[in-house]
Formats: sequence, C-alpha cells, structure tokens
Amino acid sequence: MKNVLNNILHNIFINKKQLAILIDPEKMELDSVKPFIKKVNRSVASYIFVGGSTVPEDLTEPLVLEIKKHTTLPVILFPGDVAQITNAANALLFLSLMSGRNPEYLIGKHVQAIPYLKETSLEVIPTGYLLIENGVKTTVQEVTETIPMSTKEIDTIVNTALAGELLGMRLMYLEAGSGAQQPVSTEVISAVKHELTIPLIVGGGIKTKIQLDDAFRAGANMVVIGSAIEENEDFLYELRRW
Ligand code: 1GP
Repeated sequence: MKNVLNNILHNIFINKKQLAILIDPEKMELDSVKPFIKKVNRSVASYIFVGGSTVPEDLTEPLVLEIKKHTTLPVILFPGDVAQITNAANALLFLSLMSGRNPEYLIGKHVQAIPYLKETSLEVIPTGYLLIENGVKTTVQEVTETIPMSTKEIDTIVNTALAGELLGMRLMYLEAGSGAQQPVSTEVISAVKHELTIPLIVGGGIKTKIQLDDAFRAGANMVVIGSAIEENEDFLYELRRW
C-alpha cells in the first residue's frame, strides 16, 4: 500500500516528531544489518532512509531486503543515482536538486529513471532538495557539481522552496550535506517553515540531541541522521525517547 506520504502527513497532524535514520549502502556490511536495525527498532526512529552519493550498482537492493527482514519501519530510498532504485523499498524520494542549476539533477536523472519506475510499485514522492552551505565542501556538492545556497540569502532559499511547492513537490528537504560541519541553521529552517505548507525535512551534520531538538523546534517535520550514528551507534541509545 502506498502510504508513506500519508503517514508523514498524519504524523504532522498529530504533532509527532519524525526521525529518519540514513544508511549508506557503501558503509554498511550485510552482516551488520541485523544488530544495527535492532537498535534502530528500539529508538524513536519512524523511517529508514537508504542511499548515498556514490553507491555501486549492486549494493542497494540486497541491503534493503536485509533491512526489511528485521524491521517493520518503512524503508525509503534517498538515491544519489538511478542505479539505487529498487522495488524492495517502500518509497522513493524523487529528488530534484533545486538549489543547483545542473540540469542532470533537476530533471535529467528523473527521465533516466522512468523505465525503472514504470515497472515498479514503489511510492514515488516528488521532493524538492536544497543544498545549503555549511562551511565545508560536501560529497553531494562534488558529485552534483552544484553550488550550495548561501545562508546569507535566506529569501532566495525561501523562494526556491516555495517555487518547489508551487511546482507540485510533496516534500521539501533542506540538506547541509552528509557529515556537514554545521547543520542547516535554525534561522533558515524557521524562515522556510514559515512560508511552506508541505512537510519539511532537514538533514546533514546533526550530531547531537540538542541539534536534533533545535531543528524540530525551528520547524522541521522530519530530521535525518546518518553520519553521527555511523560513527557511534550508541547515539541510538540517546534516541530511545524524545
Ligand atoms: C545526508 O541529510 C543526510 O544526506 C544526513 O546527513 O550523514 O550528516 O547525518 P548526516
């Protein structure tokens, strides 16, 4: 059943904070999935995201199948490339990198993905994706050859998010980049949230419970954490209750 987006909207309606744990297929061995997912299951996480900027073609599907053996949480693809699309997941964030002006990541990859998506039962969720500067160059910036948006130009960030909403995006994702030095600032989050009516996802560089709480307080409806948990799985223990 295609209910991931409805579930996100329902959780917002009942004021539930939503946390997604991001797993990069390049960084997770299949043998480690079971113990890792057990910890995720005991945490407050509502979703598992799977994806990365530079994942080899044959890694994503076996990983998703293994994750699904050990959890009932929805698995959502957060792909860096078309080769990361697999029917084994529940949903796909169909990301358009609206902060950049590289046509490949605005529409090109999407056209390439259609032959896969025509055959799939995946829930495809149109998602605007905005890369925000964080002080260091991140992999997503390198791979996509785009420039992140300056935090000094909050109006441009807000207007880009709104343009995405008017184009029909169902989610908006503010991204500082995996392993970012600084997460997206609370000023940027609240300015975007103030104008947007679609759900707002925030990720990149969130390493502490305080940063997580700050992102929610500023208006994020969902927060994504990857690197901090890759580096220290015990962080999941801190995420056992809100
Ligand atoms: C990256 O937003 C996600 O695309 C998560 O970032 O790995 O820094 O948590 P981190």
